[in-house]
Amino acid sequence: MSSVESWVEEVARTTRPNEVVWCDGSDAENERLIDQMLADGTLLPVNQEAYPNCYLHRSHPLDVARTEHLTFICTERPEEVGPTNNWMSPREARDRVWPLFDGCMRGRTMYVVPYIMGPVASPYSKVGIELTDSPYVVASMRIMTRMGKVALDRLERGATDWVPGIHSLGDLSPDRRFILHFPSSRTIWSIGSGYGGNALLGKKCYALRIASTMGRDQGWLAEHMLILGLESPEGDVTYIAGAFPSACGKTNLAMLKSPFEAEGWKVYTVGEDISWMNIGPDGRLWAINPENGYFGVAPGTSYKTNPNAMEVFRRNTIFTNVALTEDGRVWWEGMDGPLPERLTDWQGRPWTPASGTKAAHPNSRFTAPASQNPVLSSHWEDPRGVPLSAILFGGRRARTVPLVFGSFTWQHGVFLGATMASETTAAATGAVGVVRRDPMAMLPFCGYNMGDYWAHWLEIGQRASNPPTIFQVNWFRTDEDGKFIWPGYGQNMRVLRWIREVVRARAGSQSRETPIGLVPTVEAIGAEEVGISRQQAELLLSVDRDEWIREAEDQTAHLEQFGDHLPPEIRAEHRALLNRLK
Ligand code: GTP
Ligand code: SPV
Ligand code: MN
Repeated sequence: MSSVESWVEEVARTTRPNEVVWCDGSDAENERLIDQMLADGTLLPVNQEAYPNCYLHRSHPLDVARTEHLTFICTERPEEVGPTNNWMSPREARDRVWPLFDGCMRGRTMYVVPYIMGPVASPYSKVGIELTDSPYVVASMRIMTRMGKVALDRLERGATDWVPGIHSLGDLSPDRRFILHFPSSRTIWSIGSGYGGNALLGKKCYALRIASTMGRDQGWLAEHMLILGLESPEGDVTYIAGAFPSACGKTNLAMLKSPFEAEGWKVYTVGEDISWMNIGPDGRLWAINPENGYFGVAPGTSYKTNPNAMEVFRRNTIFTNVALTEDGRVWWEGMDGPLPERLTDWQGRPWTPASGTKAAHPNSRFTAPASQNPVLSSHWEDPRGVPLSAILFGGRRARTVPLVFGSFTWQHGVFLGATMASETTAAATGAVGVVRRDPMAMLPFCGYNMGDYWAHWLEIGQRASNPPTIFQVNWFRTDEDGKFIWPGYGQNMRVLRWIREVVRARAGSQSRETPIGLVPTVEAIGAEEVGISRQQAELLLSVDRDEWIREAEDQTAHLEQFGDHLPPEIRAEHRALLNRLK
């Protein structure tokens, strides 16, 4: 018996499902699952004429986003996970959490879901197996990963380092919900949630938390990043990765519809949430997208903001927690057209504009195959990945942080990532709009001590002879009335064009050096061409010395919490920033 089979048997002896089903990933299997979920109400049909083969799932109202406070990294010593992770000892996990799996699948089917993270032909791709009692998770994993026979084939060809993950809905109570990661055995246990990153174990649990520890050990990086290709009128393509925290614009930037398409400027998507990056023989960082689909934020998506996304989920899509119109079409806040007079809200209740509530949950999402993206890069499954010229760090900052600025060196860029902050969003449970430090957009996803992680980033920059240039961006600066100054979305192309000039060392006259980094001129961005005043354009690109001194001083406590694990280079960059400001 193979190691996979004996593990499956062992888990079934504890969880006690009625039946064990091995998933092959076929259409026939998927149709059976969909029919079964339609029959038991797990899925509802949406208007099949407008949205062929699309369905709606309503999750439990207390299970609508990742739950960071119930997410743990399990190691022998707390120091290994650092001050920004929740820690649990493997012994406590066995004593406190494993008993919850005892009999948890009684009366249910346990699905064995083999999957590949990454293009089938890539040497950088890796296998995982998720055992789950949720058919919704199975159908979602089939969209989000290369699932089924293709993964078992890879194992049969000798891949031994597969990641075992056990998932059960449990009773869906947040009181008995745990998402545990064991970096030493590369194992994942998740119970009590059927939502998103808590339950689709390939995504945040494997491709970020476990993979980040693999990357530390093996000399590569697993990052919460989009990957895009920027095509210029000259026909060259500049590959750019970007780390923005959850619900801060990765999917939108990766699928950007260019307002300058007629002139030959275009964006192609390689990935929209996760990037695995290896140093290539040419000393550059090469990125693959480990995913096969998009689990994208629905609210705010429209033909105006993201027409390419509107095409992606036209068919073969599972919507979660969106609203429905009277004729069975999906709807959410920010959708094109007039506000409907009547809707069914995300919990299945009648809704009118007078209801005073959101019709779609703010973290409602679409799960759609990448292959349906009209601007999918022809290199998105390139086994080597794509070579990066730039890395962007971004967040939601109402004040202080300009639209874009470039770092002076790799080390300075790593410092920008280490100190970046953003306002919290509905992608995780908890307060929304609170500014928190979210280094590299990895605060909820780094599987080890964040200080050691920065040291790893610094080391990658040492080993790579030609690393990408690091930038910081902020689409979310607001004016005195609290309105976003920058129109964002497609207009972000203006920022990408300046970045391309910088990485080609041609942006000299279009830029000015400030204490925080290289900032474009108002003209370089064409900030006045988008209908904002000169004064607002200047505010957008301004670096206020007093605000930045406060910002830098506020970074001190954040950095010092890492103690001995804080790389001296990061402390030196912090001191250098304060010196430049004062
Ligand atoms: P995760 O999937 O949670 O990791 O999120 P993400 O980083 O992919 O964010 P996404 O692109 O889905 O955007 C989240 C929200 O921000 C949506 O409501 C978008 O409409 C909005 N958004 C994205 N880009 C922009 C922008 O350039 N400007 C403004 N104002 N809003 C934006
Ligand atoms: C995020 O929160 O960053 C997401 C959604 O991409 S989830 O898959 O739930 O993590
Ligand atoms: Mn994400």
